[in-house]
Amino acid sequence: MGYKPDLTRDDVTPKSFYMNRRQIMAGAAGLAAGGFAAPALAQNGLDPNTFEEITNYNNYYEFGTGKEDPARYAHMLTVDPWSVVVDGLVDNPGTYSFADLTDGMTIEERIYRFRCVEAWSMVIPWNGFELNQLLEKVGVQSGAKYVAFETAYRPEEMPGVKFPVVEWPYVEGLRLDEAMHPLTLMATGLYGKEMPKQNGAPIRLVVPWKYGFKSIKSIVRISLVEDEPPTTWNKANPREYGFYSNVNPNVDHPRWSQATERVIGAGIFASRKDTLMFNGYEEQVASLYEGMDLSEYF
Ligand SMILES: Nc1nc2c(c(=O)[nH]1)N[C@H]1C(S)=C(S)[C@@H](COP(=O)(O)O)O[C@H]1N2
Ligand SMILES: [Mo]
Repeated sequence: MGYKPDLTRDDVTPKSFYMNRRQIMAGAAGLAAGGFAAPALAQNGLDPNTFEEITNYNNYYEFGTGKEDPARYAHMLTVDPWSVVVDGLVDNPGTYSFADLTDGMTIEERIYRFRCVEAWSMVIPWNGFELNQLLEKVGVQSGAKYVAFETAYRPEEMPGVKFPVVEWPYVEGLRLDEAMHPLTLMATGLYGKEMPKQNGAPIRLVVPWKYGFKSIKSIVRISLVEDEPPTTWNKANPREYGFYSNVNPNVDHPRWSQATERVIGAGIFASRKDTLMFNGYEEQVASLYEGMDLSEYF
């Protein structure tokens, strides 16, 4: 992950920002010797979904279970001010404002494949910083083995939480080495704009090699813990959703195949494609799971 342009939340208009980045990267490719692409260019074989697609087809059950509910209701969420509690096995626990939490972080663009366990997918140009930067800042203590995350729970702002579809608040977790991996992003925006509320404003996790439900939205608590933390979908249905939930085309969901995915926005032609091991990030992440039976640790 060598190429880190210093972008801020206020960077110009979203479209021109985005076009400029692509032009810059195309230029970099032209200059690179021996046809060798800079690391950031590897993500550019990917053709992102449109802003409209990314912000109108969402899963955010706190605002309803329909794909269009988050776009309709997430405006009710107050995201400023926002604070995040960091606690557990850390040197600098506390309640961090959004500004304090993101202070000093290198914000960059990451164009990632995004694969929902429901077998649809998109490509999303996120803006954010590596979670490992934040973990470094708060100081992970030696006993910590997992990172637990929690979403805001605000019945007065979230019309979906009156339904017990899952247990609220939404919680997720990663093993510490997964959390430290350079692909693991704390996303604060997309297409160069602040994070849209339906996508998990003001800050959400993005773990591109795992099914989408691991990428928890609107985070209010990050805890460094010793034991594997409970996770929402695993609690709701442990037979169908595991803690690891790495994208794996060879392990079917008990009720549907995971071998292929429906590409959102692809239209009636070329609307399905083969799902890739670790969602296409096998080379970068497979070593995290050496010795684990990937069909068992779903
Ligand atoms: N708090 C919270 N986070 C969540 C969810 C949710 O319902 N609540 N849905 C998850 C699921 S199933 C998916 S596929 C992604 C969807 O992210 P997107 O709407 O930005 O595409 O968010 C994940 N994070
Ligand atoms: Mo999902």
